[in-house]
Amino acid sequence: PQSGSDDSVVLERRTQRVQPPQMYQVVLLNDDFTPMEFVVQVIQEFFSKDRETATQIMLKIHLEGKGVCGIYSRDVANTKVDQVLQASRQAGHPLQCASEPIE
Ligand code: NFA
Repeated sequence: PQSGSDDSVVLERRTQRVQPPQMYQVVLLNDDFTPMEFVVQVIQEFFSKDRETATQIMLKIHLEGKGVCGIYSRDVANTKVDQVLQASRQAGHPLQCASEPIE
């Protein structure tokens, strides 16, 4: 700790951060009810994909049960999950979305 000119104390980071921050993949899960078109629009809007890419991801989820829509830091990933779940419930769809640590 260092004494400032006033009564404040500054904690200095002495250890170097040698690892990059943990990253998280945001996945959408298949279900039998959410319309394909809604899933494509969600992937476009919240994960900044063009329509072609969004359609490919949607079909992968539909066929394989799950698909990665993007990779983000923890806070951004959690925000994406919240946004997708809110938009889906508001539209009356059961679409599920989750954040998973990678590596
Ligand atoms: N399986 C859904 C259907 O046939 C489409 C879907 C795709 C849902 C991807 C959720 C995720 N309408």
